[in-house]
Amino acid sequence: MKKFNIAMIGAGFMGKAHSLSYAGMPMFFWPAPGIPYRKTIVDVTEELAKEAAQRFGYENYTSDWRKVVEDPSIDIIDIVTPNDSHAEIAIAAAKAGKHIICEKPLARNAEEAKKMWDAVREAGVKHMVAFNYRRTPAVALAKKYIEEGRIGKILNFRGTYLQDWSADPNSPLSWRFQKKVAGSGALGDIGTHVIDFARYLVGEISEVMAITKTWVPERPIQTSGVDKLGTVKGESDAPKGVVDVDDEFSTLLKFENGAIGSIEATRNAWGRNNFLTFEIHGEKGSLYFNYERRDELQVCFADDPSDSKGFRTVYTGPAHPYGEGLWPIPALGIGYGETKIIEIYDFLKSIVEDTEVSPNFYDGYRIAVICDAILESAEKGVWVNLD
Ligand code: SOE
Repeated sequence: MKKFNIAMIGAGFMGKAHSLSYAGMPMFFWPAPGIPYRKTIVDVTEELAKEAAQRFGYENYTSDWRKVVEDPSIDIIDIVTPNDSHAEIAIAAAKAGKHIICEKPLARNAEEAKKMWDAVREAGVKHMVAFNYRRTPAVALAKKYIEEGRIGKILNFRGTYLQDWSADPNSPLSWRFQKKVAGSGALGDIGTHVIDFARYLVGEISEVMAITKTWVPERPIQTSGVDKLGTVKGESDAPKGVVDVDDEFSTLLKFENGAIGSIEATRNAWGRNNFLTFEIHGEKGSLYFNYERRDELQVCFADDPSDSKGFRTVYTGPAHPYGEGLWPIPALGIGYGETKIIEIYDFLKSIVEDTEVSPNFYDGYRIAVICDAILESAEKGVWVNLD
């Protein structure tokens, strides 16, 4: 069985999630496509990198990502840093012939994402962008039903991603509120997950008409570099810095196949935590998913008997996508960790079998094009065509 040496660049929330997936994948999926070996982890200082190596189980550590990109023993570079460093690291890694998995959004804008897509294509390496939510079994089940024609031609996609971790104006000015680092706000951070759902389940988006809003124009400057996602508040009298990204956006959609729809995302919706949803209406039925109840897919089929027609719940388990590797009874519980384990399983499989995995850097680039169009539409107040 092939062994893959992994270098993880970044050791925050996503470093934890991806490290867990390398450790857990062969425990779930056996025979595994390959055995990931946690070789080197990179963080901003040697002390932090050393601590991360102990905690997440890596053999080596360093504060210099260039060293791991140049290391001939490394097979896969895993990029889990803030958005402004994705392009530089990914392009260097592609030139060094490494396979790459990169956290979302792929880049700060389409221009940057295009350079990354060009680099991996030229290098002939495998590449993936980590939109893990589409690997929730209930979401993959929705895809299967759609492909089987169970809900017929799709008419409408309605997606949301609502959170409240930055609704408090004293949630500090982390990198996620700075355009030069993040590219955009709720749009790139969470809206892109819904755009990924829309493209995966319905098809390519052709036009958008959007509005954006920044509700909290200034936030307390963060004292440490670590992003705590609003769990540690700034003092209300602390010096403030400018938020130059969107807190919320909403967009109408037209799809190339004639379907229509909408997406909205905000990090200022008190009471909503990871309210990532879609409802899809087809000519022969409807599907509804909410990540806060991620073992469940709500389905309604038009040909159900009329005395029992209505939404009912399918609890995902062994009979459903990825069921062979996950837990043996429906509703035992799928979590964030499992979606990341499935993601790594599919990525290693694509390397071993030499197939294209999705979403890849092309998808990341297309999503960046859509994000740029949403911002342009909001600014000009017009429909923007994505040709
Ligand atoms: C913060 O909004 C965040 O951590 C996103 O960056 C992730 O992509 C999402 O999965 C959870 O929330």
